[in-house]
Amino acid sequence: MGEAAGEPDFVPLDHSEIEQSEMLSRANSLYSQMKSRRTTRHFSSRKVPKKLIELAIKTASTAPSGAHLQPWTFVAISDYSLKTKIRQAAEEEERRFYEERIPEAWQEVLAPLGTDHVKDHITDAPWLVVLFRHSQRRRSNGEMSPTYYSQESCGIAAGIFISAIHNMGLVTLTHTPSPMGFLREILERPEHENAMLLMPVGYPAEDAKVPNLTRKSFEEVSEFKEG
Ligand code: IYR
Repeated sequence: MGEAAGEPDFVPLDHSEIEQSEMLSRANSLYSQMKSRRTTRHFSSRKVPKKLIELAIKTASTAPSGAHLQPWTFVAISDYSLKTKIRQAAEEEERRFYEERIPEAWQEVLAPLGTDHVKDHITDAPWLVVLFRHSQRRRSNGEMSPTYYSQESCGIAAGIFISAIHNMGLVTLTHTPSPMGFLREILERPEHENAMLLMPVGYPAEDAKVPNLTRKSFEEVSEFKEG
């Protein structure tokens, strides 16, 4: 016998309408704020209060998710010896990637970014936030069953996290060591949780640099079919 399904339960939407001119002004100000976001690999070791990291995680966790299962755990690390352990494991994997596994077409697009296996940011940044995606959930009867659209859900949550960090005047980097199974082991997460992103968070180093990139034009990224 299956578990009894919950009945729908609805409450009124909390929404207050904004005047059109104010809408445009808010839309413009968010755009200009987000346009200035950049990913840097150069972090200062200056301390960042735990409260700010907590708020970024709370904000990220407002993301919509498949069947509202919220299939994520954010593990925030400031412990230096743990960061060192993670850096060593990440660099070991990355060395193999850059020296042995990297396909030529991938090398072509990474070259302008100047990345290599050395991951100073993991120990430089005051906080490391690792996003784990839950591939399964535990039902109330104790059985494990799948989550739904967990990649999409966690991708959205990560986007909101990155926006929250930028909004508070800090920087982050969406680092994806590959493979990243070692993070589950080091951080002692359960089998059904898969590390998805490793995000150092902090102030940029005083001499922080970013690749000289431009973004695709609006025309390149959009198409309208108006009625
Ligand atoms: N995971 C490696 C390689 C890498 C891959 C992509 I796609 C990037 O945008 C940047 C790096 C690394 O972190 O160095």
